[in-house]
Order: sequence, then structure tokens, then C-alpha cells
Amino acid sequence: MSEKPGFAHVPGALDRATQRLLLARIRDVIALAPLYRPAMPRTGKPLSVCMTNCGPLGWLTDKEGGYRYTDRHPATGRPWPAMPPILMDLWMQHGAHPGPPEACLINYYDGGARLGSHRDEDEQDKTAPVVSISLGDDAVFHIGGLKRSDAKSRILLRSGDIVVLGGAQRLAYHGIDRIIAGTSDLLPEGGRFNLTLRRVTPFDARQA
Ligand code: MD6
Ligand code: FE
Repeated sequence: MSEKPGFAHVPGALDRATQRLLLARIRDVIALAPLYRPAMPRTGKPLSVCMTNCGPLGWLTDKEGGYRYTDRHPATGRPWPAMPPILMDLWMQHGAHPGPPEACLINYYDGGARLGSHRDEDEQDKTAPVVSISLGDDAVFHIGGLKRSDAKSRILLRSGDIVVLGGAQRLAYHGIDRIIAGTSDLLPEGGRFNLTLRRVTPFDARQA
């Protein structure tokens, strides 16, 4: 937990058996919706992170269309695979939001990958938190404030950790400085998965 309201870091939220189970579900998703390398808007510069999604919506970026949510995998043209029940459960436990998650963005980092400082702001409904789960090698995560120039603090995210960005921190700048290769044996191939659960459209409890 932390001094920043709306930000939570839960070290060791998932035990090793749960991490293995979740990893198997992520492998199932990737078998249907392969990891691909997205590109930055306008410049088309490739990201160092590979991505895919599950759930009714998925986040993507490419040169022509920029940052957005779509209902289909950009390479296969098929709908994103269903969200595994274990991810719905983790959203309920850590997200504390009445509506179900609509997207799970799956990021894969090899030893050299990083993710520049950004805000998650492509969701229409910003009242819902973003819940993040780490699997595999340790990562150096930074979190600042609502302005890019705000001071940043750094925390080590380890396999099984959960981070929640909600409330006043929902739109805080954050990113991954680097992966520390060889710090986990969960993934035989090495590297790190990060799963982020998101609510995209406003949830109307009266329709539930
Ligand atoms: C990562 N995480 O851990 C990148 N976004 O690889 C994020 O970008 C993130 O951890 C929104 C909320 C929590 C996060
Ligand atoms: Fe993010």
C-alpha cells in the first residue's frame, strides 16, 4: 500500500500455484490471439513490448489508427478470446468496481523491453480503476503524478504482485524502466507478462 490515494501495490498477491494457473490461461489466449508487436501512432516506430488481449475489447496501437480499443485482433481479424474466469475474480477482488472488466491487455517484455511513461487515458469510463498483474521476471516500475514532470517513485514489481491505479491516481504517469532478467523461473523462456484489466465503457448498474 502507499501514501498515494488510489494507488495500491499488493506484493505477493498471487501464490505460485495461482501464478501457474493464470499463466496457463494466458498461454491459451495467446494460442488463439498471438502476441504481435504494435507500432506508435504517426511514426510507426515499433514498441519493444509485444501485446495481445482477451475480453470483448482490446487495446492496440498502430501507425494509421493510433491508440484505441477494438473488438478484433489486428492480424487474425478474429474477436479477442474470452476473458478467463480467474481474471474476472481478480478484478472483483482488487478492482472494487460494479461493472465487469471489458479488456485485458497482455504485455510481454523480453529482457530488453521497456514501456515509456504514459497515462492510461483511452478508456471512456475513468471512474473504474486499472488492475495490473505481473508474472515472470522482476520489473522496475515508476509512478509519478498527473503531470509528466512530477517527481517519480520507483518500485520493484515481482511475479504475483498486483498494482491498482484508481481514484486520484487513475491518470498518473507510470511506466516500466527495465526488466531484471533471470529473477524468476515462472516463464521457461524468461521475460515478463503484465496483464492489465480495464473497464472501457461506462457501466450502468440499472442494466445489470
Ligand atoms: C507494466 N503497467 O507493469 C505496465 N497501467 O508492465 C502499466 O502500464 C499499468 O501497472 C495501468 C495500471 C497499472 C499498471
Ligand atoms: Fe499503463
